[in-house]
Amino acid sequence: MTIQRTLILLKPDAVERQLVGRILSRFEQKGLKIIDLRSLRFTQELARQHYAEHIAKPFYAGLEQYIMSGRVVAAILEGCEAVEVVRRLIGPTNGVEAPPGTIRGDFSLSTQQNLVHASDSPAAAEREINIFFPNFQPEN
Ligand code: FUP
Repeated sequence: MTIQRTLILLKPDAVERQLVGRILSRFEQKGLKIIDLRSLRFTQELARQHYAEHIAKPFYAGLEQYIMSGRVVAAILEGCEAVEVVRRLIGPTNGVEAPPGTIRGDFSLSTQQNLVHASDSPAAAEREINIFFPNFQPEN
């Protein structure tokens, strides 16, 4: 078991629906620590950087429009096996298929408006933490 850090985004639908506190408390309840947090608005450049692997996909235009549609909250979570644990807490991409008890399963009926992003590997977590928290200093 390894202590890891991962990056989450509470996407525009989570902020608009005022679910930020409830979603963050799920992670805290599990024992994960919020070690940095900020609110921001995506630019087109940031969307292209963060979702680089999806740019060529047919859903990208809609995804970009959605992620830029309102403010998001970005956070770094830390804890035992945090990358995998957080992915299991949020559930599968499509809210219709996500099981009850997961965040997407409890709050979303959509593939696009699925409330939360979480890094899907330790390498992705490192890349994404650098994007959203370029000045992050782990020892502080
Ligand atoms: P996830 O890792 O569960 O967030 O999902 P992906 O990395 O596969 O997709 C990233 C985002 O693209 C999803 F959160 C929502 C969006 N998406 C669509 O809008 N349509 C699709 O068919 C697949 C993904």
